[in-house]
Amino acid sequence: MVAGCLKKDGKILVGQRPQTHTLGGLWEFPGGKIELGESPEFALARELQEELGIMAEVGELKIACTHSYGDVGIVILFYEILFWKGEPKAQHHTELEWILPSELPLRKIPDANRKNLDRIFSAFNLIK
Ligand code: DGT
Repeated sequence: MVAGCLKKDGKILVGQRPQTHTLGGLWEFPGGKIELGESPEFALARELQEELGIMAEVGELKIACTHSYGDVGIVILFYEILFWKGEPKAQHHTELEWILPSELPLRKIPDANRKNLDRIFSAFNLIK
């Protein structure tokens, strides 16, 4: 799993997962699964193209988190995204929103993110 933190004017971009998917309705960082043969950076650039319609420059790997959903373990690699071409538009999520980082803990977010929120905040220099 790869996810990107897009930052603009002190805000971060989150998307609401479609109801029909696992964890439907939860707000997440855009991203997805790495496909066979892809580098994580390539996979994230592809996901951001598919989900947001942007051409992103994938920056530094900031943090790696692990989590288990039942008997399935996942690893999420979080990357910083500082530069991109195009305006993010929801092509997969129900809705996209630029929010203040302080709003993130108040949203319904995946357990994998909730559990690692402190690490995510410090890795991305976000202010609570
Ligand atoms: P799925 O999970 O089989 O319904 O398929 P997708 O396409 O909805 O899942 P995908 O490719 O977004 O995979 C991401 C998985 O990681 C999904 O099970 C949700 C979980 N996840 C936990 N935190 C995050 C996050 O911040 N961003 C993203 N994109 N996924 C997250």
